This record gives sequence, C-alpha cells and structure tokens, in this order.
Amino acid sequence: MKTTASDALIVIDVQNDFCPGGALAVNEGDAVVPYINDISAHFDTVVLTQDWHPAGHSSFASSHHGLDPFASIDMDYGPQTLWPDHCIQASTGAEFHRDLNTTGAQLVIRKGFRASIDSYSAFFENDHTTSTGLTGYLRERGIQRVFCVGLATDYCVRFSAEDAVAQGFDTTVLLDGCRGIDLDGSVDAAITSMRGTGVIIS
Ligand code: VGL
Ligand code: ZN
Repeated sequence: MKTTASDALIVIDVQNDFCPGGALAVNEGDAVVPYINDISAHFDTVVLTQDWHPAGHSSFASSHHGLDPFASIDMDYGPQTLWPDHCIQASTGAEFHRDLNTTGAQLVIRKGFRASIDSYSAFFENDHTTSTGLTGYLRERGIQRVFCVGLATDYCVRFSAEDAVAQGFDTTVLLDGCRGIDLDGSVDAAITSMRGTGVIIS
C-alpha cells in the first residue's frame, strides 16, 4: 500500500470484548489483527481508539430495568441500541487484543467514558456534537486522508468514517481490516450508508 505523510490509519476498538470470547464478540473479530499489523507499517500516523465505559454506563442493557441487550431506547440525543456490559474501564475486556501491535501508534482516543452518552465515532459522541478532539489532532498533524479499520464495521467504524468525511478528510474503509456485529443486516446498511456519504469502500 502506497501512503504519504498526510495519511493516517485509524484503528477502531480492536479490544478483547469485541473478539471471540468477549462480552460483545464480533464474529471473527480477531481476524483483523494480522491485517492491521501489516498495514500499520505503511503509515507515519496511526491512531487507536478504545471503547472505555464506566461500570453502569447508560448504553448497557443492565442499566435499564427490564430491557435486554440489542433493544433500542430513546435517549435525549436520539435512539440508542443497548449492549451487554462491555469495555469497562481498566477491565481485561477493554484491553487491546494481545496480538495487536500498538507500538507504532501515537495517539489513543478513549471514547464512551461519559456515563450518560455513548460514543461510536472516533470524532464525536452519539449526540453528534461532543467532540473527542480527533479532528483537531489530525488537522494539526497535516492529515488529509484517513483509512479506517477495526471493529465493528456497522457501528464504530461506520460512524467514524462518516464523521471523517464530514470533517473534510478523504476517507477509505478497508473492509479486510473490519468485521461487523450485523444486527438485522446492519453491515450491508452501513456499507450503503458510508458509500452514500462519500466514504470509499475498499
Ligand atoms: C461498538 C457497540 C458498542 C463498536 C462499541 O466498537 O462498534 N459497538 N460499543
Ligand atoms: Zn461501547
């Protein structure tokens, strides 16, 4: 892969809880690790994201009496899918997959750390206004193109890639480096939606 100094790789949520055996396991989630390790070597700028929830987070079904994981509720910021408890701060499930090579990464963006709001995107929380600061970081580093990989295609990768385009970055999702949760066709819907907003799907 040919990259330049104005390209960044954004590695989304390659954490134990999204890999087989984890609390919110994505089918073959761990299969992205060798691919990501290989392509990381081609980028001068590598950013990792880490889903990082306090116990009792509002996106957990266990925080809502009588509701099960994968139900949807209305929050003040809009609809929110409820998840099994996952990626609790400082837990083993929140750690990066042990084989992910994190040595070359220069920034780790933690997200979902506010109890009352979830954050799928690496750029904005689910209210679409609370910023993680990533746009400013990438702009100050002179980044123009971003490549997104990781977990899960239909949630955190999708919303990160769509926000990246909206923030003015040329954005590509490398599907070989992604796996999805796939609730009711959500992977296909995500790919259609990403294409519609101008994300290059490769
Ligand atoms: C994610 C659901 C909940 C993801 C994170 O990384 O795609 N999905 N938290
Ligand atoms: Zn989460």
